[in-house]
Amino acid sequence: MLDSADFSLLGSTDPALNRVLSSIASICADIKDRIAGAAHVGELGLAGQDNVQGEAQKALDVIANDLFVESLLAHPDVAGLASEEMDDALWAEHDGGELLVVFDPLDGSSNIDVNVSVGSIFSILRVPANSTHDAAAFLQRGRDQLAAGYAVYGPATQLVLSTGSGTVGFSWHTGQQKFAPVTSQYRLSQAANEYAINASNQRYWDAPIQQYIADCNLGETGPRGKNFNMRWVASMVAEIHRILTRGGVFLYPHDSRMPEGHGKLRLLYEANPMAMLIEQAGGDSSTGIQKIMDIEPTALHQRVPVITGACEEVTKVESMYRQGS
Ligand code: AHM
Ligand code: MG
Repeated sequence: MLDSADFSLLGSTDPALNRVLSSIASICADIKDRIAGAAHVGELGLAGQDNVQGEAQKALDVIANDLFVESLLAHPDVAGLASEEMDDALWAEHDGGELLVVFDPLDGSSNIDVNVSVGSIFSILRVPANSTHDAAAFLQRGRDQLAAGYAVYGPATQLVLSTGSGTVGFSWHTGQQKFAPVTSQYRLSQAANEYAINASNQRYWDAPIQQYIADCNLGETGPRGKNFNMRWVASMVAEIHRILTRGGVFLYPHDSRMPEGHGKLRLLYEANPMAMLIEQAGGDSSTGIQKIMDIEPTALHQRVPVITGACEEVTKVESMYRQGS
């Protein structure tokens, strides 16, 4: 599904990593087809159960998760898996796998029924030395990721990957039945004039986020001296894809309904892989207080605040947190 030229573009020389990335590309191609056909076979709507985080699962959440699990748990290079849709990690029955894959099989799934872009997000880690095959093996900093990526199922299905040598974009080529490269290196502008935030949560935000968004909205006559546009798809993959393509900043900050230091988005399979892709394209990612990829994880489904995208904007939010507003 991905070939040697694709891995050269990615700068990836690890054969096991490349084999796993290739399998994930195939899984994403299958998910693309299941989404496209879902309305005809009764696969839209709810699955009738909640996931570990108490969220109602969509039928396609479960289908996408099963496609990841079926393919990767049997993969000779994979030792274990963890997913947004599963309470606990799964471990392969075979020996010899050296890699862990952690994923959100269908992110933004509230958008499925209205035919708006959704995606799959994934991160690949190495099994730590002396691992006893428990959840602790997955609790690695974002800086230790071997690879990160997402597929966005939109008007076109695109796959965006990094193995630590830039961020590369592929698009599904129907004629060739494969992902073909389209963007050899994303380069994110340091400045931005577009932000993404769920503004309906405004009354719950911390003071620095209140101030940051208020300043953006004052436009060229305010302290920022320029106008900002706003977009919110409610699908992180679509927001990050837009930001990689035309710039901007994405915020899902801590708010007063959450425990201190928490956010909505999950560290291991949402925040960290997106932070790696954004950083490898020249951007930055923070909770407002700490760089996302420096966080020492404490739980598989840990949630963190996320501010990611153009460096100038992330730095601005961090400085407002330091000042207290
Ligand atoms: P999900 O993984 O359950 O789909 O939730 C994550 C999604 C992100 O894609 C998106 O940024 C956010 O939740 C949208 O949240 P909200 O519905 O509060 O706007
Ligand atoms: Mg998600």
